[in-house]
Amino acid sequence: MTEAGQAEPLPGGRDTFRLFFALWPDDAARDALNRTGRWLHRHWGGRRMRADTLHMTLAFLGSTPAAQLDALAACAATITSEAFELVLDRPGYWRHNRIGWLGASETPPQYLELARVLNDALAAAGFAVDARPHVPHVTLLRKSAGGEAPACSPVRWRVKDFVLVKSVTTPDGAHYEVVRRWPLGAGGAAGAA
Ligand code: 2AM
Repeated sequence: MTEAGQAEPLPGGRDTFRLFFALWPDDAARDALNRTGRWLHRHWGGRRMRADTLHMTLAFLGSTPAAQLDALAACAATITSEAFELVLDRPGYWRHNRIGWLGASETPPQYLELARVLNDALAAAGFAVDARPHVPHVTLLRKSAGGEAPACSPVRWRVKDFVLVKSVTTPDGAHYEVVRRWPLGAGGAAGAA
């Protein structure tokens, strides 16, 4: 994993990676999300996401040739959003995929701007990103029964950067590896280039 602001060469070659851009929690936010996952699991059941996988997707790319990594980095470098705080206080459930998740009753404008500008830049560069309206969420449970939404202690997450993540599927599930990180705040993501 790279440190915030550090510009490391991206892995190249002829490989194809399953990739997505995401907000990646720091240790404090990860612990809080994991506790909320444990609590929601008591209400709704299902399979808890491992703590090391918890994240909020900004843009999903899917299978992408490694040769495109520089183009992805160029899209990320157009981001000039400021750092912001997410208050995740709303459990949600999607029946169609049986996912239990945590979202925000109030989405910060900086988040919406970040997701919009990033997805627009990716689309303009020819990447097939999902054009559907984006519901900010952290998946906590899979194969869950759902139910009444219980009242929830808010998770406060100070978002200072965003990342490009590679998903590797192994027999014990998906593992995520942060490929590169771009800071938010003064100078925006262009500061990492
Ligand atoms: P989820 O949390 O709602 O399952 C890695 O798979 C990440 O990309 C997950 O956060 C997942 O969302 C998201 N993801 C997977 N497939 C996707 C798709 N087709 N469109 C948008 N996001 C997707």
